[in-house]
Amino acid sequence: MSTEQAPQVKKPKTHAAGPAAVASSLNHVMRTAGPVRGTKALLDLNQKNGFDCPSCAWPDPDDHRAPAEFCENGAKAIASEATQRKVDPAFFARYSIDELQQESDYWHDQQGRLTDPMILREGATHYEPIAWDEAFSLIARELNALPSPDDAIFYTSGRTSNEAAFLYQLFARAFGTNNLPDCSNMCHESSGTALKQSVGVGKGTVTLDDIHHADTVLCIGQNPGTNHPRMLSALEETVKNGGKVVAVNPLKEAGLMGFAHPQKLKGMVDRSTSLASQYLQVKINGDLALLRALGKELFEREDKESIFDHDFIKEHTTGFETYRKHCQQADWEELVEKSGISRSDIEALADTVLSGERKLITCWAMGLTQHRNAVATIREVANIHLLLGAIGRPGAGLCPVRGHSNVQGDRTVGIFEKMPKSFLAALDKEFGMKSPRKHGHDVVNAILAMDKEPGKVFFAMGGNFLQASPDTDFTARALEKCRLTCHVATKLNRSHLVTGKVGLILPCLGRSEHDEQATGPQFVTCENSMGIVHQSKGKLDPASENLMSEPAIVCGLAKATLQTPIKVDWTRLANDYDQIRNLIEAIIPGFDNYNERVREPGGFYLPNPAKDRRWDTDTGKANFSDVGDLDQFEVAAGRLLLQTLRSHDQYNTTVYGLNDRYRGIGMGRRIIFLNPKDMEEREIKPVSLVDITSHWTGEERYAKGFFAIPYDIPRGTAAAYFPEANVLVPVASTARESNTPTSKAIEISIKPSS
Ligand SMILES: Nc1nc2c(c(=O)[nH]1)N[C@H]1C(S)=C(S)[C@@H](COP(=O)(O)OP(=O)(O)OC[C@H]3O[C@@H](n4cnc5c(=O)[nH]c(N)nc54)[C@H](O)[C@@H]3O)O[C@H]1N2
Ligand SMILES: Nc1nc2c(c(=O)[nH]1)N[C@H]1C(S)=C(S)[C@@H](COP(=O)(O)OP(=O)(O)OC[C@H]3O[C@@H](n4cnc5c(=O)[nH]c(N)nc54)[C@H](O)[C@@H]3O)O[C@H]1N2
Ligand SMILES: [Mo]
Repeated sequence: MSTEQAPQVKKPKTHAAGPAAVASSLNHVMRTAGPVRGTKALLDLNQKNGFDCPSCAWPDPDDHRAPAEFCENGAKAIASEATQRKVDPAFFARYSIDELQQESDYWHDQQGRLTDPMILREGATHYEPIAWDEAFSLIARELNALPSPDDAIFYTSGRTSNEAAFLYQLFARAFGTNNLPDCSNMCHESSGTALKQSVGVGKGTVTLDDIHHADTVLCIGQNPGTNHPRMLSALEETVKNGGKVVAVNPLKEAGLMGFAHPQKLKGMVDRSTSLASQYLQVKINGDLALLRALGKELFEREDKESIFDHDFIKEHTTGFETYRKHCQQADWEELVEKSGISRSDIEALADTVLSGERKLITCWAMGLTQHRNAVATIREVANIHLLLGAIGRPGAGLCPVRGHSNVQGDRTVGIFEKMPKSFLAALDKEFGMKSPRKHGHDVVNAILAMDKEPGKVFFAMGGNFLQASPDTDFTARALEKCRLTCHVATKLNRSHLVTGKVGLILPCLGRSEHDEQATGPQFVTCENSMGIVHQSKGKLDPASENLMSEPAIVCGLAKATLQTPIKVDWTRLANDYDQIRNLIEAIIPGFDNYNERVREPGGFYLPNPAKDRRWDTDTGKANFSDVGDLDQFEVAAGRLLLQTLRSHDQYNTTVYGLNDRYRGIGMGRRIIFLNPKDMEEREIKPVSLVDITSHWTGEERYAKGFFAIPYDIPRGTAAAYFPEANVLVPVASTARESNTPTSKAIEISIKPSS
């Protein structure tokens, strides 16, 4: 049972940002980084000659940058990275692994920056220091002792720069494996899979300017007030220009209802702009039903007067008739029941979508991607856009809002377990190598493989694999079966404490820090959610003299490991990142004159065929998709459907604080939001402790001691924070086609704590 104090519960907020956001960001930065280091970091954040915010992937304005181009949560990310506290060899000598395991994720982050490479030897109770060279030789020995290169797994989290990621995948493939799982497998994989089939490119098609000038922005399954706060300025602009924002979310998120711009006078005095003109409190996983209902409504209107973009449909698409049939055959009653949205609200939604010049943009994030039918739902989003020709013209298009600041770039430069053959062939030609063609493991398959075949090497370029993955206890056991686990990281996290026979931590420079190599100061590059590649140059003094940059770590590793050399001078690449960019330019289309163009203020856009109405699909057209039945996740009678989400004080598994200000929660993370009627029915009192059981094909998983919070959430559904609730997510419960863990749909039962 939990020994935690009960959280403080207040009324949820009705708008985001405002003066409290300013106070909160300054407070975090000054407390941890100190006034000098903190102010320097904030002044450089997202400036054209500064560094890219390591928090989310939302783009910066093309034309003008405010003197303070950051948000409250970007500031928290900086505070966490620029902290003056250190997790050094003395720290590891003081605490045993057992003791560190007892501490919370919040405590881990509070301890400060990793300063030296550390090793946990077989059977040891404490990490001890190891020299960089020794660490590289050890990893090389372990990798080369594996029966097959496919027994190595190379994970990437999405903060890794283009330069480091490109070298990392090159190293993995030269070593002989495509086992390159990444955080994207748990994140926007469903978007990539769906969009590639529908419009030929697995990325969004809009710019910031498009958002500003859209008639309608649909915001589905996303909480921008917390996770993409600078998006609120863009939505404010949409509304100011006469456009409408519609929110689709089971929870009433403050950031979607209203926004007080913290950098404008009006916002400083907390006068907010209303954002969503319509708020559709959809049932969890009811989005496909809602989109189908919208499609049906549009077809019924089309029967009365022409509303579709027929020229576009004729010239650019296939599959219209099948989609029409699907919509026509759908049953209104079922659609309303499954979505939880009334017919009149669907009619009002259609009115909005058809307003103005039908410049429609749909934005979405994890509320859509982490479901069993996620790929189908996102293809259905594309179907609506194709009816209206709402893609590839100003003010209209598709906008999956990415998470990690360079998750999109990592994929572009080759972090993917199944890169296309053309990419592999280009590598082979350039580097005189034979890269493997067999597809590698994604995250879920990597966990299953580590469990089934003990003795693997797991290497992570950033991230917190254990806490981010589903089924925490199962994943922990799988990691423990490895012969070596190794993490390149900036901060201590739980993945460092659940190791293979031997565990290694390799500490690296953060985004905000000065990166000096043999040829002088270096910068790295990132690609944001809208396909803009730009540079990021840190200025702060590194947290320790014994840190290496990520590109230099990969070069060290490759030099120590590769027995069949390829045509690469790893030392030269580590000394001068321009040379890495020249290689990226040689391999990947769209990076012409990379070094020159990325030095221009603001960077450059990568080509995006769908934006120009060119369709790189199997049919050469944009495809209306036949996504079949609704395939909605249903739970057994008496059970609830649980989604896991982020609080306002966390970055994925990094917990900055214990509050969730907009949802009215203070000092608590082991909580579960429930509908008051569902609580009454189970005789659960407000803020009392409950035990949760998840159910999956006859298996049960348990999470005990969560505080029950009555909340405005649809009947039969619940919400709890990630990563505390990950123990409940079954590893085998994944989205069709994208294999993404279904973190937003877990069947649970609850009862008062025993
Ligand atoms: N400060 C901060 N910024 C971040 C992150 C962070 O942790 N902290 N994480 C980064 C990363 S990696 C990512 S991927 C993004 C994540 O950004 P989001 O996707 O906004 O993150 P979640 O908290 O998972 O929120 C999901 C939202 O979807 C809603 N939702 C859940 N189920 C459903 C459903 O079935 N239908 C609909 N329509 N909505 C649903 C939830 O109520 C919630 O509002 O943010 C990035 N930015
Ligand atoms: N239940 C549930 N599970 C989820 C989700 C969910 O919504 N619900 N969301 C999923 C999503 S969208 C994602 S993206 C994943 C996130 O999965 P990950 O990307 O694996 O996790 P993070 O928490 O972002 O990783 C944080 C760690 O990265 C390290 N780090 C920070 N900056 C740097 C750097 O510059 N370099 C290096 N090398 N290391 C650095 C720090 O040590 C820190 O502890 O989690 C997924 N898991
Ligand atoms: Mo993500």
